[in-house]
Amino acid sequence: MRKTVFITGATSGIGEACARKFAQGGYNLIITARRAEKLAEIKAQLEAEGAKVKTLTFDVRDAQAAQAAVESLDEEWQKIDVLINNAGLALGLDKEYEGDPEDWNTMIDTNIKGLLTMTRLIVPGMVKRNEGHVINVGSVAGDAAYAKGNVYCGTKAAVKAITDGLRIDVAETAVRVTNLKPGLVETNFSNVRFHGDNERAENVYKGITPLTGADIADVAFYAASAPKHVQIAEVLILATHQANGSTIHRQ
Ligand code: NDP
Ligand code: 8X3
Repeated sequence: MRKTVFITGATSGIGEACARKFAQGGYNLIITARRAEKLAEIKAQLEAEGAKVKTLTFDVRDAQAAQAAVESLDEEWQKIDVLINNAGLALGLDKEYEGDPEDWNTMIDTNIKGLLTMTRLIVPGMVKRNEGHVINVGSVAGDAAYAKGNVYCGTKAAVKAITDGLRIDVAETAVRVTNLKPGLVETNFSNVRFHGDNERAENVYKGITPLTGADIADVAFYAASAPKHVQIAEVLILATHQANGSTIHRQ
């Protein structure tokens, strides 16, 4: 029987790449994000390649909408084997005492509370069935703060603690829990972070070959495909010439 993966933030970057990778790997897909049109476009592409795809349009910050979306799934889609909590963002790169509290709230509500909302909705079914896998997209930013990263780094440190906490809480079950911690991945991430300033976004990846969404999707798929007795607990994936969140050697 084909397995089902549920991916948040599947309209771009790492989430979209995960959708493509898991589709190629024979999974049925539930792809979710806020942009319905983009979801429909990806669904059409993947279905043309033979995948079975369901789209759910909601904002992970809206717990009621998330609940309604999950509850709208009919029986054939209810058995979720892999949850990829990927939806997230950074907003701004400012000194903490000069940052925009609205940006902070958006990051905290999306990266932390949104991830918790999806976990709370989907993991009980996994625990009940005594199988499943949660893959949270953390970041190298959660390992240590970097200059002006303050709140974003804090949200990814929270993802690390919340992921570790879940792994403890499901240890008596066969549910596996993974924290993926990418470094520099060229996606829409920096365009979003700099509120649409594309030139500033491009500079983030200058002088270094960054990772791609597909590089991260490969690791997610590997973790999901590992033998049942193997739990890939955490993976730090950096670009070559990147040593951590602060040390990046540019040519
Ligand atoms: P992108 O901006 O390319 O993709 C972000 C995705 O998240 C989009 O599909 C977006 O969809 C979705 N999203 C954002 N906010 C919400 C929301 N409130 N509700 C539902 N979906 C939402 O960035 P990345 O692919 O790079 O980012 C994915 C994850 O990877 C994030 O958690 C990020 O923090 C993390 N990460 C990124 C790194 C990088 O260097 N790029 C490195 C380490 C971690 P839509 O707008 O349609 O809702
Ligand atoms: C995204 C990677 O280093 O830009 O989490 O924060 S970084």
